Amino acid sequence: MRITLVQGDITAQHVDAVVNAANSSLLGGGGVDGAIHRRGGPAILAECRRLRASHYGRGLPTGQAVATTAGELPARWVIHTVGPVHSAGEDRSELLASCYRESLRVADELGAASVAFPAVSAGIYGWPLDDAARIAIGTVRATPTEVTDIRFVLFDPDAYAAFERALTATEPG
Ligand code: AR6
Repeated sequence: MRITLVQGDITAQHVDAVVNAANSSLLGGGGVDGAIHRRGGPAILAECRRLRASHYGRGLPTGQAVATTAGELPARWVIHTVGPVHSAGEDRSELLASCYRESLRVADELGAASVAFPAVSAGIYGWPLDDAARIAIGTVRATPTEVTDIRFVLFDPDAYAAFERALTATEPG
């Protein structure tokens, strides 16, 4: 498995699957979620609505992941995962780790070889960047998967720098 960092917009990535930092409703929002639905077009939302009706009437639980079409994005699938809102009083890192594990499990089910991740929970959900990066990289490294190309696509330079630090700190060997 190769892990690379990219600074830029996740909706421009040519990969098999793009991971969306969604919310439980699966009905869209701001941040990466807004960008993915805008650029991917209405087919994504239509499939999210069907998934809600068939499986997730109460919403997709935090830490889980589910796939839809990628619509007009240059990818085959979008894997929607729901990160935890950061809390100063409660350690929710296991839920954030679960987002990465579950997204890779869904990617394996789909047969995706390349996956692009955003920094889940590190925007509107308020996770401190260094901690979010450490959990993201550490979890992906520790998860057995058939995915061979994992890209973290970071929108801003601060997020990119945090992921670079986390990648260097956990370099195997
Ligand atoms: N490509 C890559 N990264 C991006 C992009 C983009 N196009 N746009 C933003 N980011 P966020 P969360 C970065 O807020 O914290 C939504 O309303 C952003 O700078 O998208 O998990 C959902 O519906 C940050 O580093 O996700 C939920 O309600 C990272 O992506 C809620 O926000 C994640 O920020 C989820 O919040």
